[in-house]
Amino acid sequence: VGFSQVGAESDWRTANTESMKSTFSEENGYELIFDDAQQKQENQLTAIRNFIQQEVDYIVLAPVTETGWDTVLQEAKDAGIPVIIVDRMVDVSDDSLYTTWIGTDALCEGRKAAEWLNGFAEAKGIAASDIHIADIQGTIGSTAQIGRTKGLEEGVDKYGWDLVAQQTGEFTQAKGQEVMESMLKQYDNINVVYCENDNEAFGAIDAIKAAGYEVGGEEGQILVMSFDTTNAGLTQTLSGEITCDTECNPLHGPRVEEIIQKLEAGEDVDKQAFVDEVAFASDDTVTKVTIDGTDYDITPITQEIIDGRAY
Ligand code: GYE
Repeated sequence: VGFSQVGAESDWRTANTESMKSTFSEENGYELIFDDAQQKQENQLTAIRNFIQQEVDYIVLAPVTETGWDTVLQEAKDAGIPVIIVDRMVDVSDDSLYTTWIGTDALCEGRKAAEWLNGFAEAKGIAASDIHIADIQGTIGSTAQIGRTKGLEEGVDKYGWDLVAQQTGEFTQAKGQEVMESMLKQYDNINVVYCENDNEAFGAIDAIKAAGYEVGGEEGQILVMSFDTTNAGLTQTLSGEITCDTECNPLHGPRVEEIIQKLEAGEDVDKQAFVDEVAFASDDTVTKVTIDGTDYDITPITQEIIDGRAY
């Protein structure tokens, strides 16, 4: 199995890589060729071509952005190697270029977060026009960014919040901090920071504190929202520094193994499958959101919950 990983830029990615490596171990009878692309698509293209040359049985691709995959996936198809896409999606003209996709519903995540914000504001009696949001986006063009940004923008349209600034933090802590610093210099009214992953939130929180503001959901504080629910992210949620953290589950190793076992047995696999995901908040102000008629729980975080989680 050849696995092309986007990069090790976030805690989420570390958990994702660990899950793949522990599943596709020698003890389990696999040979895993792992490549870390350091967030560069050209490195992923090279890795896939190497996997083809090494005649792997399966290629697993966690694509950095959605576009630009047609040629290399055609090469894999011509070589007769099934490609399993994980986590983020690819946007290709012909979906026979990959075998199956399993990953996260980033738009649903974004919508949950936006509905939580609306519920929170209503419960606290904050007018929509008093909500001034900075959106620290993920890697532009990645499924996770596209869905999470869209979920927020829908909320902005629907509820009339003020979207003050929007800029990518590349899903990293360092960039999240840098972007937050410059936004706080430019605008003095930001009171909600919508970070598109936990590592950006860690950086943003540092920048907010360094600028002399307080982080949290109380009046006069800057409220930080995030995605991923990594162990460190939920720990910051428990401490109240992140007010709402929406899950993006990274444990794809066993799911990919199940797909490979089915393919080996000649069984059909679904073309696309979303992973079930939950959401947590630092308190119980909002414990449920509804999207398109479906209810989703927002669970107040506890240490017991954090201790019981696998990542
Ligand atoms: O949220 C982030 C990572 O693609 C869903 O990528 C993933 C995202 C995840 O670097 O932390």
